[in-house]
Amino acid sequence: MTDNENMTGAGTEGAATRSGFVALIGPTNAGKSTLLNRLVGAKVSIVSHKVQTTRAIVRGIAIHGNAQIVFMDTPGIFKPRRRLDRAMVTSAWGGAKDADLIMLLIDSERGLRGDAEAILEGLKEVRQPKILVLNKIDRVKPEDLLKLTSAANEAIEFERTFMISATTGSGCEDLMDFLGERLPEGPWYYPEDQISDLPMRQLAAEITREKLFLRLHQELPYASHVETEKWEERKDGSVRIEQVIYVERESQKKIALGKGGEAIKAISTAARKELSEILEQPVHLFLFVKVRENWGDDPARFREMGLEFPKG
Ligand SMILES: Nc1nc2c(ncn2[C@@H]2O[C@H](COP(=O)(O)OP(=O)(O)OP(=O)(O)O)[C@@H](O)[C@H]2O)c(=O)[nH]1
Ligand SMILES: [Mg+2]
Repeated sequence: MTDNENMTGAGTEGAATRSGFVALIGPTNAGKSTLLNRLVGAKVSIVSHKVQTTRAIVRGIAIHGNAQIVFMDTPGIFKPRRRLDRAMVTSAWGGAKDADLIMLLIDSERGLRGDAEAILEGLKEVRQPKILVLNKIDRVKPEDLLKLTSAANEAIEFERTFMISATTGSGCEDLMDFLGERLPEGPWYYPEDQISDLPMRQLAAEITREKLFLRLHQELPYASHVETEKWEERKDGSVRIEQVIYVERESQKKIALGKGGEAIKAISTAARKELSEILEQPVHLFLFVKVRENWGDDPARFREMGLEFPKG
């Protein structure tokens, strides 16, 4: 294959190329972002054990055989309370409606309890073909999976059901084989070597937010937002990155900094380490914590995150 052919997205000689958008939707914490990273084969979307980690749609691009599969990782769907919650849930449903195929991801251990049921109900209104993906099978007994499969398939019609573990990779190859065949024929949307559409500055902010989610607890992760303010490539081959962590109150700023700056130091070290691996260059990371009481009601912050600002 020559470089020219790559640009037009020619796959294996002779066979027509396929391409399409696959939306990953599901309750929060089902493992959507973990699966996206697994299928793309790189860290594209951040992951944490906490709920509501993903805030806006992240696209991750994978190639399988002749197919270019554009996965859309979406924020988990849950009962929204704050304005940000509403924007996140709206963005998730928007992602579903823009897709060629919808992949509903369910945490097999949780089953259909809670938000999953409401999502099944909402999916009835969505015309796109759907598949069911039961995740975290490393945590449950096979007989429970069968029960879950029939309960979900009774609620709505799925073309197929897959049972996988996004962390071990079990079942993921079958899923990719199916998607590669199922997407419509057509040219690829992105150059062959592109794995995400997230600008580096934004990915860098997301990496820091992930470390913050992993390190800080209670309301703080939800009260905070990270933006990259400066990105300076230096002559010595390193990069200087400045980021601001916005919180809502002075008391939260204290927690984010930690005793003697210990929390922010740990967050910064973890983020810098991962960023220099991704960028393959030394990173100097500077984090500043700022109190901005109403960032959760500021349209500019929503724009920065790639979210629509919900009025009212
Ligand atoms: N045991 C097990 N844990 C998993 C699996 N997939 C994901 N997890 C864990 O589930 C948690 C949530 O994963 P995420 O990928 O952040 O979930 P998400 O659906 O993107 O969550 P939101 O972005 O908050 O909606 C993390 O702690 C993952 O490590 C799996 O197959 N098995
Ligand atoms: Mg996520």
